[in-house]
Amino acid sequence: MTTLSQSQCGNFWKDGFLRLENVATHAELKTLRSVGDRLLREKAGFNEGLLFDFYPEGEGPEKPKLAQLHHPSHFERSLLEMDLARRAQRVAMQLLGPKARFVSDSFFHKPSHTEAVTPWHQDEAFTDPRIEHREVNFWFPLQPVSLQNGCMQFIPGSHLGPVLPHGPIGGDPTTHGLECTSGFESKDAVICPLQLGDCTIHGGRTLHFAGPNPSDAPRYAYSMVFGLPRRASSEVRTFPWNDNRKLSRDQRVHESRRAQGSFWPYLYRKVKEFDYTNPYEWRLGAHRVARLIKKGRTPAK
Ligand SMILES: O=C(O)CCC(=O)C(=O)O
Repeated sequence: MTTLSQSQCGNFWKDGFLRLENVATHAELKTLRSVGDRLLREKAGFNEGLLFDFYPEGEGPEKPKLAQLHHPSHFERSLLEMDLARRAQRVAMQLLGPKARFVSDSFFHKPSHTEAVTPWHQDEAFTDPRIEHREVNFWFPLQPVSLQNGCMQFIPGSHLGPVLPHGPIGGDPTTHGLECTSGFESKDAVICPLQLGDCTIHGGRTLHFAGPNPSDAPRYAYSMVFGLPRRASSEVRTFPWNDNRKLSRDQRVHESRRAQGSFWPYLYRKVKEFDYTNPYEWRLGAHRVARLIKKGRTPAK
């Protein structure tokens, strides 16, 4: 797969998702698996808040119900040097236009014999409502997936509506994952089993879900997100479900940025990944710096 046909592009924009066959080679999947295994074994990103459980974490990173390692390419640069990333970017450019660029990647690991689902959600619900994110997400399972081990399911056409109401899973404010609470019928879901090498692509607003994994093996996946330069949202909207959350991940982000030795690599990445050509990013950056200065001047209570 290096290019989509016109009808595949049309289907993506009609349904909000697409299923593609034979995208990743066996060698690429083997590399993804061994990198994912190593990073998860080493608990890479835990202290920086990049490795977390979708569900309440309890005491630490042991035995997550659904672990997400965000930005594994921060720890293993070679992930983005694989031809797979280049091929996926070409497809993203077909869908979004020539300005589409890499945004982030993630490993998702659901252990064997778990009833935990990836709840119905729109990825956009996790974002800042003042910013418009125009993104596509490539999801590669690292073993065949079906209903038996938690393949992806999508609600066709859900990307054409608004961001629906969400809340933390089970109403628990310590839960990292969100679930969509109303505005859709799960009976409309399209179930997407995939063979090794296949992937799904979904838009940032497409409602999706992955079921439990009662099988004997963990269900693993690697995702890559590509997007257009960010800009101010033309809609006036709020995502109140992101307020007043009590996330252990946020605490770790905060502590690690203050810790000696972690701040400079963080700043280096920010400077390296900054989109210098986008005036909106400069405005966001200026607001952030102004906020930090103001905070520094306000005496602690
Ligand atoms: O792998 C999963 O269970 C969830 C993946 C997902 O929600 C995503 O890639 O947006």
